[in-house]
Amino acid sequence: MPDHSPAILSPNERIKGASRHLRGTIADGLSNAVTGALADDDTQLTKFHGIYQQDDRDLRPERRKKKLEPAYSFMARVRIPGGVLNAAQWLTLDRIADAQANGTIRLTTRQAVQFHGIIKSNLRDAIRAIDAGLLDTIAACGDVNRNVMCSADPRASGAHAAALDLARALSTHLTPQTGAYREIWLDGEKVEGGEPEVEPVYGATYLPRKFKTVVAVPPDNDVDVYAHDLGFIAIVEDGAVAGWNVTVGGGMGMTHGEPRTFPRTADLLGFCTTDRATALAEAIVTVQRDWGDRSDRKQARLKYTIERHGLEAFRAEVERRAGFALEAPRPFAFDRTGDRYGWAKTAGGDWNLTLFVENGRVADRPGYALRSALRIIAEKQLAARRGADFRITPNQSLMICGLTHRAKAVVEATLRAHGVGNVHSGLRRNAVACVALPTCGLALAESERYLPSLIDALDAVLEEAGLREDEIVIRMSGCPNGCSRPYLAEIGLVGRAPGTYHLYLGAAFDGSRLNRLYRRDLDHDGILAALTPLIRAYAADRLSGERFGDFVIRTGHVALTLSGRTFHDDMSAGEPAA
Ligand code: SRM
Ligand code: SF4
Repeated sequence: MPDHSPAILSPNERIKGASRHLRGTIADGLSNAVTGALADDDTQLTKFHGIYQQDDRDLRPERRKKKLEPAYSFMARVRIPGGVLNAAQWLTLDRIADAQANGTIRLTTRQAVQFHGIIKSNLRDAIRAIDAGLLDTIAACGDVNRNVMCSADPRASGAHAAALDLARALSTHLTPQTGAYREIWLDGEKVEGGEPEVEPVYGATYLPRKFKTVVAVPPDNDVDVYAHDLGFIAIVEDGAVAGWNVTVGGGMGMTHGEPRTFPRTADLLGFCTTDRATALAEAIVTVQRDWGDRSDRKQARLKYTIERHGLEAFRAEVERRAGFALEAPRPFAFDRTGDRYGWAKTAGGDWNLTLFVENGRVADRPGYALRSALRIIAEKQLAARRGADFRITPNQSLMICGLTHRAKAVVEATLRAHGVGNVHSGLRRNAVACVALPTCGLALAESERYLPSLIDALDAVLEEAGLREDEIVIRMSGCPNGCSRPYLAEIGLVGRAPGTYHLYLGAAFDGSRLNRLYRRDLDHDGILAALTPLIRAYAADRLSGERFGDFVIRTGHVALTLSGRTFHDDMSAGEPAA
């Protein structure tokens, strides 16, 4: 057995190891009224509880001038396996948005919900309210398996139901067993005796880095299976799920100017049946636990573990630990990563609505009262004792599922009365932006607050070219960490500095191929100047059915990128600047 223990551990390893199963001194810090912040080490540990310390970056300069500490607040991420909520849970989240957070609910790219702007003295109340709604935030962040995603529309076929069942089973199996969450946030009681002495699956220091799992149901690749550490792809044979193709080693994050970091599409590892899926996931997680790099967090994700050891060695070790061999992957085909907006009737006669939510921000704005509309819809469903549920899509949008014909009419009228339309251009329908400023501490540029206006401008160009309805995937991230999965977008924009972005082109529409750097350090006008001729050329010269991402490769604007290793190769736009 090779020695995989690194000579020098990263500081987070010490913090985890000394944390007494993620307790640290968080509880003491919460009662310290002198500062709005927590102790530094504790801010690493709260991530495992789904909580990030942040500060309002818009207010930083003014507060610095006044010699005040930053305007600290916390982001809490609610873990929602498969993104499925009932109407009562939606109403719980809606109340928390006002009572403890900044009045908005943020749907994330991983089917979770984030609250921003929770001040320290409100944090426990927020987590208690989440708990009262039968939800939690444990393991929504941190070096563990996080929220497990699954394709969003479970009523379309039995395969979707099986996918949701698997997502929930994986989520339960891989959730840390520490009693710290309940002790710190809920009961205040010490439950040390009530938790296992050693974390099953994770051990004392958890994983070297975050770990993300998804379940996909072809032809939808809405979960972006190739972007994740671990993926299960439903293989439907004779109308039923025969089992799952398993993918490993996807990931988006990289650092500008550090070519040893790169986005990577996952590899196909093999096929397994449903009864073996959880054991297989545990084996994969434990190999990463033991083989992942604990000295350098920038090399610690599973994608780098597989690059270092090779897929064959990784598979052999996984099979050894799981106690069975994987079968060869079976055929499947994806056709898209985006959502299918609008109404759809299910086989059972119910109605599902997929509602576009721009960048996942559920808020009330003048003339567009989305949050109020959704509250009214949830209240009516609850009062009528209907079983409709709310499902967050991996593209930050929302499904309302299981509506009767009458309820459909009520939902339509409610949305209309609140100014909420569902008709958008093909580009906007396929747009995703990460949060970025003002809350994200890592943002180099705007994203959520900027992409809508950039799309306004690009829509004008598309309209003129006769392409308004054409679906083109565009994603923006405020930094190279890639929370909107921009390297799998046909048009990817990644923040470099305020108002400045790298432009990436050429990913596949079905999410199976990375894009490549096309132009760097563009401002708003630069982005338009770079994209306008390409859009016009696409309108004039594309082949029948050719996607924009394929067109820019065929016409020689960017090279085909078949693996993460080559992502930074021969860039016409030049080496990424430091
Ligand atoms: Fe992310 C860190 C927001 C999905 C890659 N991400 C962050 C933090 C927590 C910033 C921080 O560490 O201080 C951001 C909080 C911003 C804020 O104010 O809310 C943040 N990430 C988000 C969300 C909310 C983006 C969104 O607009 O929806 C998504 C929450 C997902 C969830 O519910 O769990 C989100 N992040 C992703 C994804 C997409 C995905 O997983 O499908 C990725 C790329 C996939 C991947 O992990 O490789 C992603 N986030 C990162 C990274 C880079 C990780 C890496 O391997 O290098 C960081 C930074 C880090 O971990 O050091 C990061
Ligand atoms: Fe923040 Fe960067 Fe993620 Fe955007 S991509 S939310 S800026 S960490």
